[in-house]
Amino acid sequence: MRNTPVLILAAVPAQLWAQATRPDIVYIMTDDHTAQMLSCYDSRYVETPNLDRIAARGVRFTRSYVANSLSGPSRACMLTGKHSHKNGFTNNEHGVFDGSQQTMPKLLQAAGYETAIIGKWHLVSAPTGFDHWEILPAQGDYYNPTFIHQDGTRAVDSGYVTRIITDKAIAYIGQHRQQQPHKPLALFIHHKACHRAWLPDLDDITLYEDRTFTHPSTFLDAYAGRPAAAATEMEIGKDMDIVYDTKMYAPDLAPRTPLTPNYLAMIGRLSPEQRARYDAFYEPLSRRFYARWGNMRSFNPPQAATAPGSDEACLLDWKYQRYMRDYAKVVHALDREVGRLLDYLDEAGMSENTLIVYTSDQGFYMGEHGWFDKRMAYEESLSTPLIMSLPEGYDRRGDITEMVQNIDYAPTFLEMAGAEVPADIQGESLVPLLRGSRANADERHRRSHWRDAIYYHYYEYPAEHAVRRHYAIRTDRYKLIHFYGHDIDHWELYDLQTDPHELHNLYGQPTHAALQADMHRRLEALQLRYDDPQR
Ligand code: SGN
Ligand code: CA
Repeated sequence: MRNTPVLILAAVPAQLWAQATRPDIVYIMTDDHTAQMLSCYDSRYVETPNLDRIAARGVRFTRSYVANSLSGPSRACMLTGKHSHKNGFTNNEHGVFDGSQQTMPKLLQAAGYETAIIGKWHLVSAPTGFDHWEILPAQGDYYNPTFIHQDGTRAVDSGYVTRIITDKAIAYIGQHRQQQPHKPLALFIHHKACHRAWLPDLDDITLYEDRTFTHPSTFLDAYAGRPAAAATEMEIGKDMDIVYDTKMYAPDLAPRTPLTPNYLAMIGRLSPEQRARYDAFYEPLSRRFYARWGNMRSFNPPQAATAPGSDEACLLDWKYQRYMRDYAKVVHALDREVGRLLDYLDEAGMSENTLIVYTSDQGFYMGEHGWFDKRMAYEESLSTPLIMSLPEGYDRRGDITEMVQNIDYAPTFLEMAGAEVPADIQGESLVPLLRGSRANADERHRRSHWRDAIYYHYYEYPAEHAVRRHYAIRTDRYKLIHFYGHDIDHWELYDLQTDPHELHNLYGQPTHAALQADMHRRLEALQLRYDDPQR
């Protein structure tokens, strides 16, 4: 309540009222945390009671998408409110974020907010627009991670990265409340979890081991009619590294795979005591694995070649189970740590007037189409979880079904802060969707004229996982995708209502010619509207 001046609220216009109350903003973004592994979205695989609290007391977006399903680009879209071709950071491999451009944190600062970011940054250049920052170098590490501090120094913190980031966030909020109790805060907490290679907190290492996960229905997808999907390198069978990803390592037994040095570097960060706890779990598992599977010619069976009941099929399932269990452990720590942060905000009396956002930099495949990783414009990786606990004045609750995108966060935070939203921001403020019965005429109008399509563009090729460049439009029911580049020129069209798993490419079918032409028109209109030169 500290920001609420004595005003007769009913008599104050909404814009002024927003300025007067100035909510704090706590934005929690994880890495690769997909909705399938968040129980408020999907109860098949894991339990996330703390994360679910955010949705239970606020809202859950059921159609939430990214503009470019990759870390750095997604972060750049979030910070600028603009698509990749406008913010300039199109891909992780060659991108350097131009920190001199307009960003939402800078605009929040100008509006009187204290801004801070703690955790994964992944934009190469040093953060700008933040009063305080402490970031992981590049992808960062799970164990005893190094942080880069604002003065340029680097220091290692002992322990597990998800706990450390939470500790730092809580300490920072506490310090801010002491030093600048009247200044609203916008804190960006960017977790490393649950990025590859899904290394668990040592306290959680034995969790989920008794769980057998059911394969998703598209697990053995053969990619008929989808050459770009067939050409990717993100199959659990074919492309997951037995040492690096599934952690089957014992010095005398394991083969030296391409990613073994990277694995040894990751676990080489553990102290001798930590390493003993790690090895106590993974070493016996590895010994059992090589005793059972050591005579296989390859630990990378392509899913297309696995006959039911064959050794290859069993090994493929074994890899899937390891993947799911390790990922679930990492999510468990995230859930616990976010719960700790929520408790802190409750105890500090901050929950009432804080916008708490929980999202991820993109979705992820948990065996759908046989995959891990993301990048593709198909639903699992185009989507990202988005749940919010809302500050005073925003009385919408439950599910929000309008299509929203990560370019919308910047204008949302700015409008909530009572700041002007610059005309060149391409996202839409979500404020009208969050107002509920408090919406004024303008907000009701914006809500009823909400966008009817979102635009997507992925650029990182040639690169790891071999996902071709593509752009796409998704409407309420249909999706049109164009994979393009020197080695591909291929269109896909889906009816998400009759084919939610995107298995039947309708492009070029005479029966869908009218739909195809209409989707082309809508795609071109969207590319013009967003001024994307690649069309
Ligand atoms: C790393 C991973 C990839 C992942 C990219 C991008 N390989 O390169 O599997 O797709 O990050 O992820 S690893 O061998 O280093 O684990 S992103 O979320 O940061 O964009
Ligand atoms: Ca990511």
